[in-house]
Amino acid sequence: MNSTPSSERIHIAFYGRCNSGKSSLINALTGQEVAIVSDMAGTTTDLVSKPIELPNIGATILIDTPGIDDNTTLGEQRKAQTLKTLNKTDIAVVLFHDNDTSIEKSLIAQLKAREIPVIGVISKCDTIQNRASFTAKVNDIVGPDSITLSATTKEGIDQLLVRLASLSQQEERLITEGLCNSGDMVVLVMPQDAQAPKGRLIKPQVEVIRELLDRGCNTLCTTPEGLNAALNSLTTPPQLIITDSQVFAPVHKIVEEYRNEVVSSTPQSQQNAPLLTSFSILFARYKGDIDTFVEGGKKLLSLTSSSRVLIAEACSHIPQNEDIGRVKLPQMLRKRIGESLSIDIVGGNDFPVDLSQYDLVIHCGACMFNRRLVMSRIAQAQSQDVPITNYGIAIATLTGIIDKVVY
Ligand SMILES: Nc1nc2c(ncn2[C@@H]2O[C@H](COP(=O)(O)OP(=O)(O)OP(=O)(O)O)[C@@H](O)[C@H]2O)c(=O)[nH]1
Ligand SMILES: [Mg+2]
Repeated sequence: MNSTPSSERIHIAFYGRCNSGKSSLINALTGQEVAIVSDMAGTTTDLVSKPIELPNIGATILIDTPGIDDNTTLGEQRKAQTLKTLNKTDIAVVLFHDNDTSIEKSLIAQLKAREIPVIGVISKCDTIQNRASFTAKVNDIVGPDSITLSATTKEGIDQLLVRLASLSQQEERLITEGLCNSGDMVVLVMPQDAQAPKGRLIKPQVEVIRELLDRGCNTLCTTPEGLNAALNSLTTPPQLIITDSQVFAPVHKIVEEYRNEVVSSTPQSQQNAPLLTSFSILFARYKGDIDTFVEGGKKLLSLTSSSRVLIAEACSHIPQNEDIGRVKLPQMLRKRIGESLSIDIVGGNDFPVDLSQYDLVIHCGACMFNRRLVMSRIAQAQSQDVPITNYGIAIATLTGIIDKVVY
């Protein structure tokens, strides 16, 4: 039931003051004791994420947050943590219970600035005397259709589920959109080097294979060493070849040779086959804005040895010898631009607020993040006039093959 990766789940975050009933509402929605509830203000001190399937909505992550009016010693840190969740929130549920609505107002302004859909909730309605006037006040802030509910009596819970369902009906995005169709053969090139985890495939590979099977495509998985033989074993050219970006150059060479053979031996209609792309490029399209990334990649060609680059990894894993973000990419950059190029590397949620000191941000494929988070980072870089690209596009640019791949 919880097998959908968190990056594919709709992130629904609950915001409000201490004691407004956020944790109780999450427990009522899930029918489980997900979060601790008490009448002590500041019960929830850390973010709590609960993956759950909700009726007519599907795979979600419900995020419980500390109160936005937490004035305790650690309150400021908690508030900062809460505000960081805005970057990945697909739908925000804001609870109102207090007559003073100033904090909620400013939170809603931030949510609206980020174009995050907001549902206003009048919580603990079983205890509210003047429902009509309070509802009017809340509607003034959020919009005309706030929901009055009670986690105790369950009034309004179904209404909230219906609203969540309608907001979560986003257009389904495909990783391989526009590049192949049902019945097509797709070749996947996946090196099993020191960086490949023992005994399993990495997430982008698994997700692409699953999508291709769902789309009715045939897949042929191979390594760079096996690619030539794999292609030659096919009676007709594959529609698409997807490679790990780290072996882009040798794979591109093999594909070019194969294309030349195909051109001389197959009908006109198939002369362009096969298309070539990389997992990172597919995820750059799927998770971010490919045009912005390609534009940002051009900056690589004008960096100098006094430039400063930020490499942002989504995974905060322990660095490995052949790690792309921490080892390979910095090596490639320094080789091309100069040894004194400044490179800062951040992992996980540690994305700096101020990017102004950077000439370029290079982001990983973000297979662990949802699209909302990547788009927030793109918007942040753009608002500070800092070009942003991603690993796949950066490597394709540095190796001079960006013009030779499809995206
Ligand atoms: N009568 C009534 N009490 C509620 C309702 N929802 C929550 N409460 C009570 O309100 C108090 C606070 O509820 P919580 O769910 O812990 O509130 P919270 O917003 O998570 O609070 P913090 O974690 O401190 O930020 C608890 O005593 C709950 O039992 C409700 O719908 N009706
Ligand atoms: Mg709580």
